Amino acid sequence: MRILVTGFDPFGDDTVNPSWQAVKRLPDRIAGADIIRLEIPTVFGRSLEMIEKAICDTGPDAVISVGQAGGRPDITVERIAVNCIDCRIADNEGTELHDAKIREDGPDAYFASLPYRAVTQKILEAGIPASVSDTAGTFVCNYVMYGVRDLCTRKYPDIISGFIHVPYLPSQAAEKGGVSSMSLDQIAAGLSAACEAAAEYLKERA
Ligand code: PCA
Repeated sequence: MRILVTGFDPFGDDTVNPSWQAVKRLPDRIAGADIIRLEIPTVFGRSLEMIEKAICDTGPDAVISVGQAGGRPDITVERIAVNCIDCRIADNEGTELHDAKIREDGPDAYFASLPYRAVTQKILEAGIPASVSDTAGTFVCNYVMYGVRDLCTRKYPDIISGFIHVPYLPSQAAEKGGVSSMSLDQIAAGLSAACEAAAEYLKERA
């Protein structure tokens, strides 16, 4: 059993992205599943292409993408991705789209096929604040969540996928002031619990 876990590089004004920092720390094996870690750029197009290549190369059973949601107080497990791009800032290659579709002929939205409720519960059981979220935004994170679901629906129907947003690190919050944060240890432990929930789900399904 294999789980591909992706994190993003820093974007906007930030010099660090807690998503990749935490994904990088995950152990090689969690609950019997091999963990494959991948850093992807905060760039429309290339982010998804890298995930598609990693899926081809490694044949995972689950894809969990992780991104930063600055300002949120807890780890949020996304329920849904929408067929929409509407940027507040440009991506890391200068692309800034407004009111655009991800896939012209795609459905309006995809639900996560990752068991987001069980994943949230497992993170909470580890003593880490978490909740289900109903919006992954309209930037690169939502694009990746939508794109991976779309790809799996069409080409890899057995792969489950979903998205997890993580808060700012304390160092980022110290710089910005007045925003929530979570330690890297807690974020990494939360993601580890998420992988455990996914592995248990896959085992039961098999
Ligand atoms: N967060 C952004 C994109 C990359 C990231 O870590 C988002 O929420 O869309």
